[in-house]
Amino acid sequence: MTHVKVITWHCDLVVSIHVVSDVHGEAAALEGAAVGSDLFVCLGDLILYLDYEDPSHGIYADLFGEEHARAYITARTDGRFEDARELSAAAWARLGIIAPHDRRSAMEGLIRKQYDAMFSAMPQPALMTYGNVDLPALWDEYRQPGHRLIDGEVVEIDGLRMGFVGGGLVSPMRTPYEIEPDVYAAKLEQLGPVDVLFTHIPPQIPELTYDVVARRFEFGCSAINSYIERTQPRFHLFGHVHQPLHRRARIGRTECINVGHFNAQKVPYVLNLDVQHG
Ligand SMILES: [Mn+2]
Repeated sequence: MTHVKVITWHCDLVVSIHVVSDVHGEAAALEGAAVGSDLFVCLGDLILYLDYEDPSHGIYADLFGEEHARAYITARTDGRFEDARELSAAAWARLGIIAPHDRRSAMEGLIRKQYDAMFSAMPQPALMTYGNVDLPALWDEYRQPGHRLIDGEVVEIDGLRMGFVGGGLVSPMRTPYEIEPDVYAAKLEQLGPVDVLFTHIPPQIPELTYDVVARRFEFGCSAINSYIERTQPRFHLFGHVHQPLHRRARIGRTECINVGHFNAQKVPYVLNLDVQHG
């Protein structure tokens, strides 16, 4: 029994879905990412705090300088999260910004600048859900009329059911939109059966969650495995792991696919439904 609201989306028959995730500030490529698609989907992580490939980019570099950003990235890559927090505390102290409220407003100013640019570049219409580094309260301020935000709901087009669950799970990284595992599981459960499941984070499969560049396992979600085992959607599309050991895996008849790190790849994942749907 499902109690979730089903949104009916007005659109011609969906054959080709373009999906992006982990956009992380890549506004230029985002503008053209929907060209040629019937439907455009964004799975979140719009802002760029740290750029592991170019530490001179991102909010940390803007605030604290490139040198700090490099040291902070190294600490996190080594799994020294406590050291990373101490580095941040020292960097704030150097700026003379001490009160938590002042830190939040300094950070928020830069985040707002990025959201302004990202939502201007985001194609319309778009179905969107949140990543773990997103701030849902700000999305409501910056989104444009064609941006439909979906988190824990189903969108139905021509009988094609698409379920969306955004955000990450509570982690030592303490990113802004992290959810308790039981709350996340409840959001999945309320979807009921779907044809395509969209989430920001992957299921708990080691090959999908291991990042070969960061050299660590990101959080996978075992509630996604249980949901997929029980309901067997045709596809599960997700992002979050920027450089995964494997891009896809199967759970029963469900093809689970990492849509890729848009910030680096600059092209959407194209899901073709012409044989499965109609
Ligand atoms: Mn990301």
